Parts: sequence; structure tokens; C-alpha cells
Amino acid sequence: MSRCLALAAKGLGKVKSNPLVGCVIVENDEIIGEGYHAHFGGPHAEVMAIQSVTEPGRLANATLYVNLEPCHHFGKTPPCSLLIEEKKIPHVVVGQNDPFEKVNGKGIQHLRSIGVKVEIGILEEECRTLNKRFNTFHEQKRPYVILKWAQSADGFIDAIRTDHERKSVAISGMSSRTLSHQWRTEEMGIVVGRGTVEKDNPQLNVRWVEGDAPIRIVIDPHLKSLHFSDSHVFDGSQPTLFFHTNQSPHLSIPQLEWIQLEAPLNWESIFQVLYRHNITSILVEGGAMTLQSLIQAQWWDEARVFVAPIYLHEGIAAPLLNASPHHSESIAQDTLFYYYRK
Ligand code: AOF
Ligand code: ZN
Repeated sequence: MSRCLALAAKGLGKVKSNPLVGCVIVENDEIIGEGYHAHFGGPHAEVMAIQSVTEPGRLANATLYVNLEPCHHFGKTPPCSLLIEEKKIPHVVVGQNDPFEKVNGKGIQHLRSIGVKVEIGILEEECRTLNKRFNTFHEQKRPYVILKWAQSADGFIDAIRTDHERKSVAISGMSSRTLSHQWRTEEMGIVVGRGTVEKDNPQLNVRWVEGDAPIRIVIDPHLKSLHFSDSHVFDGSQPTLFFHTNQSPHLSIPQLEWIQLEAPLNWESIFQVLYRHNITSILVEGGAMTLQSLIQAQWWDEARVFVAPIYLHEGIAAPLLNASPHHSESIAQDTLFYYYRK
């Protein structure tokens, strides 16, 4: 199962909004096949593993290990449960159930009903952690929320600037910023508030690593950022969702969707829309108000905070998390702290 998890993790950033799944097939104490779900819409882990077996005759005496319950529905690909049945694999070991409602329990039920021996719950906690996005999305019907910011050693995330200075103060170092771009490839959406659009004019794309850019999500209740119409978020280069309460403007921008919600704008209704858009996870990059409002409403799962060895002495205070870091690591001269809500 550990090997399944290591294989599954290779799909990070490539299979979203699907789960990370790895599969290992063992016969007579020997690994005879393995595989993982490598890209969205592509074959499932079980299919890859079964295809990799060079002596298919051994499958009838094999054990198939997989970190997620084999699917039992026709999605973009046919059900893995039926493939396992066809190959007459007698023993299946599963890490966790599939919370997706078209599957949940049905894969295991089917395999048992045809006489396959099924064990479930092996390394379950590790399996659930690996698929934290997929599990949160299906069980809580909202995206998994990762907060991210960089602060100075004395606790500021920005200098005091006018909205027109549009050049952000560099706090974290290059290595930290490259890592942040890696994170952008791993999540489906990237969230910023109106103030960040006005002050930093972020592109919210992926430039320093390989990988797909996330969907841009801008929270702007009164559409004030329209006063900055040359902002990157309006450049039509990337799917963008704009949340507001004003009338939607008669302005058509490629890939940009205006989403008008009732005032006052609240996270619960925003998350309902993100759920309908199949956005399984979001990386929230600021600013302080947006981050703090998610913390206040307890709508976060994880926070990643860079602390840089610089002093700003005054400025915009970093959000207050009210939690202790779970662990930390050094990223060049910066320290990266990881927090988890529960
Ligand atoms: C598995 N093995 O490797 C994965 C599973 O549209 P599809 O056909 O790709 O189906 C996607 C759903 O299948 C996804 O929501 C989840 O329930 C399950 N993913 N199942 O047996 C895999 N990736
Ligand atoms: Zn499947």
C-alpha cells in the first residue's frame, strides 16, 4: 500500500479533479505489475497495473493493492471493478472507500458479490491524507482550502502602499516563489481578493515551473477592480471566475465568467459555486483581508506560511491563524511553516 501511495503521488497536478490512485499487483510474494492514474481522463491505476503484467496467467492467483476503492461506474473510462472480474483476480486490498457518490461502496460490494476477497482500510489515514482534496470535495461538497502567504520576520505581509503603486514588495526569496508556482500547478483554483488585484496586479499563472495554470478566482463584491481594466486578471489568458454582488457588467472577456451572488458575499455561497464548477481545491494567495476572512469563518484546511529574514517595521499585518505549526522546513533563507486546521 505504501508503494501504491508513492505511485499515486506521481499524478499530483496532472489528474485534478480526479483522485490520486496507485496500484500494485502481487503474486507469490512478487510484484508482477504496477501503475497509477497519470492524467485526467486517462486510464485508471488498476488498468495501468493490469496492463503492465507480462504473464497474465498469474492474475488468477494474484492480490491487487489499490489506495482507493475500484470504481464501479462508467465515467470517462469503464469500471475497474469489471476489469478485475474479467481478469479473475481473487484478492483485492483497498486503502479507503471512494467518496464519489456514483462509486461509494459499490465497487467493493460488487467485488464481494462475485466472490472476490476484499480487505479495506489498509493505511487508511495515509490514503485519506494523500487524497485530502478529493475527500474534502466529495464529503463536504466544497474545495479543499490552502492558505498561502509570505511574511517578514516581524510579521508583515506588505508595506503600506497606495493602490496605484502596483509593485509588490518582495518578501520571500526566489526558491520560495518557485515553490509557490509548483503549488499553483497542484491546485485547481487560485483565489485573490480585490485589493490584491489593484495593488499587485498578479498574473496568477505558472511561469517558473512546468505545469497547468489554475483557474483564477477573484473576489470583488463591488467590482471595483474594473477601474483597473488593464489588470492581468482581465487579459483573457486563463479561465477566470469573478465573484461579485453588483449587476454583471456588459463586458465579454475570453474565458472570464461573471458570477453575481447575493449581498453580502459570503464564502459558503462562493464554495457552492466552486463545487458546481468541480473545483476540488483552491490556493488562496491573499491579501490579508481575504485570508483573514477565511480564517475567521473557519473555512480553511491548511496554511503554508513563509517567514523571511527581513524586517519591515511597519505595514500590513500578517493574518492571525490561532493554530500551532505542524512542521516547518528551510527554503533557502526562508522558513516555511505548515499548519492544518484539525
Ligand atoms: C479507480 N482508479 O485510478 C481512479 C478512480 O471519469 P473517470 O472514468 O476517470 O472516473 C473518475 C472517477 O473514478 C473519480 O471521480 C473517482 O471516483 C474514480 N477514480 N477510480 O478505481 C483510479 N482515478
Ligand atoms: Zn476505475
